[in-house]
Amino acid sequence: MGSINAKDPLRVLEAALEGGITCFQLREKGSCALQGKEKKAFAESCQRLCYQFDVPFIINDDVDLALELNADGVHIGQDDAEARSVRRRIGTSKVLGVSVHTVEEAKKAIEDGVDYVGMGPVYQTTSKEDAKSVAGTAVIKEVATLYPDLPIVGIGGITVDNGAPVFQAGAHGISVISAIARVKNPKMATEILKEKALQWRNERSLVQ
Ligand code: TZP
Ligand code: MG
Repeated sequence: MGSINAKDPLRVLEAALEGGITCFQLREKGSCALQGKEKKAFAESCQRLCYQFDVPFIINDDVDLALELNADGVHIGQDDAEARSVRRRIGTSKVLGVSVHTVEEAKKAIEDGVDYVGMGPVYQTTSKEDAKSVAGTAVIKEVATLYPDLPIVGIGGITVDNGAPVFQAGAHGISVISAIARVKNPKMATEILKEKALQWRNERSLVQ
């Protein structure tokens, strides 16, 4: 949530937790990103809030900080440390997620022992400066068909209006920034999105 300046990010996180998010990933990115002690203090505040709601706290691309804070997990991209070595460092009690964009990357992620993969950007996004080109849902479908046991989280431009195809393609969950953090009422937005996501997921299991 590093690029969200409009509101106090901790208040947005609290509202999202009250609204029912089931996992939180700290992405401290971009030119204004906190560093060092400030980043650690902010991460600790996020972690404390997550624990109050019994929601897993995952750190993006900072294995040292995740270990120092005993976070619940780490998420890495293809340009970050190798998943296999991150798994070795964090052990098996922490969650490891990797962003993948192809079947080959998904295969490698499974071999490296990840717990889930993030796939996207499904739709256009303004939240990630170095986002790859829009992928739609076709690759999610391919990966979900080949690896039905691999948990897939769709990401990128997902809203209450366009999430259904992500689940229909085989994703198990969705991950959002704007749909919660760039709206007037993040708690209500989370509640509505969560209700929809549960409905989309149920519909998906009915057609399988
Ligand atoms: N990876 C691919 S798109 C994205 C990340 C981290 C950003 C998603 O943010 P938004 O605002 O939900 O499009
Ligand atoms: Mg990264």
